[in-house]
Amino acid sequence: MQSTIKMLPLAGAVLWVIAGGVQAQEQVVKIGHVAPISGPIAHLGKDNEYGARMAIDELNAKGVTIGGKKVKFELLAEDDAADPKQGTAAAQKLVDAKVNGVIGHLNSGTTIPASRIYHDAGIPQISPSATNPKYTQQGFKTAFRVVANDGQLGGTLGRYAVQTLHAKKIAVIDDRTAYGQGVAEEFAKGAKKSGATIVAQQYTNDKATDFNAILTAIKSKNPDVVFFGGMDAVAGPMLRQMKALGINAKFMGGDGVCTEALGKLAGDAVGEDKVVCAEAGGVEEAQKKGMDEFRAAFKKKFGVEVQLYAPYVYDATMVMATAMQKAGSADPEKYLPELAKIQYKGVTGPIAFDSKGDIKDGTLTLYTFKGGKRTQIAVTK
Ligand code: ABU
Repeated sequence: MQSTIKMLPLAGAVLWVIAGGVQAQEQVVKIGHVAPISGPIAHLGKDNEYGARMAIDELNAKGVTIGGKKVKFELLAEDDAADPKQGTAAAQKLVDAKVNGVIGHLNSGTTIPASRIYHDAGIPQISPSATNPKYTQQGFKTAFRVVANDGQLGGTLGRYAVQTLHAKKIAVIDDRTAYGQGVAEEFAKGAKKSGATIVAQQYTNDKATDFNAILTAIKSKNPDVVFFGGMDAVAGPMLRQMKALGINAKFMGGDGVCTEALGKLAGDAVGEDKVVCAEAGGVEEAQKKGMDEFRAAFKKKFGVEVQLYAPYVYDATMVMATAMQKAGSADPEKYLPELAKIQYKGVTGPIAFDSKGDIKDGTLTLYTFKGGKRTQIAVTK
């Protein structure tokens, strides 16, 4: 008898049938990922997506079993263009596709509105990069993040501006997004508490390219530091225009500007030790080897350097898969309690969540730029 092989699709599972008899069963676990793959920060969205791809490929190569059954992880990657409306549309699409969990979104402005959709569907979500505190302050048991938040990030940078850079007069600009506005407010709070005066407060948006008017207004106040709450795609041209206008202040920003790409986006306006920014995570010396190995493997696989949060996306995906393994189930209701109490050693350091879903003992890494390259200053708590 000639054997026939047929694939029968089931909800979340695939059965391979040979000549009428079930030969093997492989469950498909669907992991959603959402980031901006189009628009000004598509390079960061792609970085995040590659981080998820790397984890999924490794899990599949390893041949993970959950509850005694071999599983195949499938990545469902969506583009939200960093836009809140597209973010909620992408979230609904993933819920409709019955994903087992979601890694994302990249931006606070998309992560926060999407989190209600995942919460209402009971689907666990880990953001690898959204830093606005509101995300985990909504009381959603499904919401987690593996990076520090803007309270820690902005506050630390505010103190650093005054205590280390000895800034007395500070100008603050933000891009009016949930992230940009939030981190700028926290920065200003920290700087004022340490004794500085905010001499100018200006606003732009996350797609702007012309800052002449706001920078001219700032120049007249002669600040020691200009802080920008926003992303690298805006910070690059802003730095170029600061240079053209002869503004010699130090330039500070949060994790959104603290990318490998900023050196290229700003050209020589990035200066030497002119920029100080912070990544909302980081590894101490003991874990540096693991992080270096990750970066090398990433470069080998995708042909590009890690931009910013790819290692955090990788860890977030691994954390979700580990919770499923511990629960013996990829059913969101069953593995969610394991996720809440996870103790995981990642390439980005130890990962455990507090009662709100924030990472416990989050670290920050301060960077500057030398020779156009992002250069570490310090890792701090
Ligand atoms: N944390 C910086 C970039 C992502 C966000 O919007 O929070």
